[in-house]
Amino acid sequence: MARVALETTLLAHGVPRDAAMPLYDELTAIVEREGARPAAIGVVGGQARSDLSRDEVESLLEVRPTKLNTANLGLALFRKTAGATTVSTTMEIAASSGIAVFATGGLGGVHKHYGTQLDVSADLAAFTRFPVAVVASGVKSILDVVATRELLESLGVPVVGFRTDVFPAFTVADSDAGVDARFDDEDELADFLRFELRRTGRGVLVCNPVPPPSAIAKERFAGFLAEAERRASHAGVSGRGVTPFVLGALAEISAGETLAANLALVKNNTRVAARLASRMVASGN
Ligand code: PSU
Ligand code: MN
Repeated sequence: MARVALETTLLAHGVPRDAAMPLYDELTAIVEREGARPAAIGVVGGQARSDLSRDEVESLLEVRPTKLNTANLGLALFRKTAGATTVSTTMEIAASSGIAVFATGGLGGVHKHYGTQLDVSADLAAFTRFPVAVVASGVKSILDVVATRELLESLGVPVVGFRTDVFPAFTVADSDAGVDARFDDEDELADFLRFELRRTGRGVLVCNPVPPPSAIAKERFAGFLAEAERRASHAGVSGRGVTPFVLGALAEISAGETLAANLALVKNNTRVAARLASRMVASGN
């Protein structure tokens, strides 16, 4: 049966605590409805797991788990601590478990002001190492979207649009960047993913824009972001703390509008991922 990887950092650090388990329940139901099996990924008891039960996910969230990327995953395993997997480590564990498709919200990438303060997510390099198709609404709108798109190009990551020509920016559907190719047909896209994963042993980014009713206009989002950035710089957050802090601040400043868009796009990406995974299996993967 087709499996769809789900990450635990999104649940632990990307949404408010009381939204996490309801979101997990919705995502697993969406995957099952499309005839696939959800594979919740995280580190529990020093084990990298791709088959966490609902109870295990719930307990993991309660301990406020460390955010794990490819740099600190091994340390969590070695020291037997609990951890929530980001896009990079969810790809790593999915690949080693034979899971080809993963759904998330938006990738991490190149943060703004990289000229003076370099902060680039480990998510991007993961695509050069792990053969997983990631369905996401492009990259987070808090980033330098055009620079991130350029870096994906430099790394040689195939970026395809599902029913879009535009590289989406998370809760904002629009950006100044494009995709390598557009696919309108799910069967054709599933065939391409099978072909490319097998051909290269590396990842593919499938861009699926936020559903139009939940999308936030660019200028409106820019207003929310300016205030969130002010708060982040005032609070002095850095490193792995930046993305969760800014997402939380945005939700507060927008009175829930960015959170609603985030939830809507994650669910939509999960549905598309499950449909693609089922088709990839049906055509012989
Ligand atoms: N998608 C979301 N919300 C999130 C994330 C993705 O809708 O919180 C998480 C993913 O785990 C991603 C991480 O890997 O944010 C990026 O963090 P950083 O910028 O620190 O690499
Ligand atoms: Mn970072």
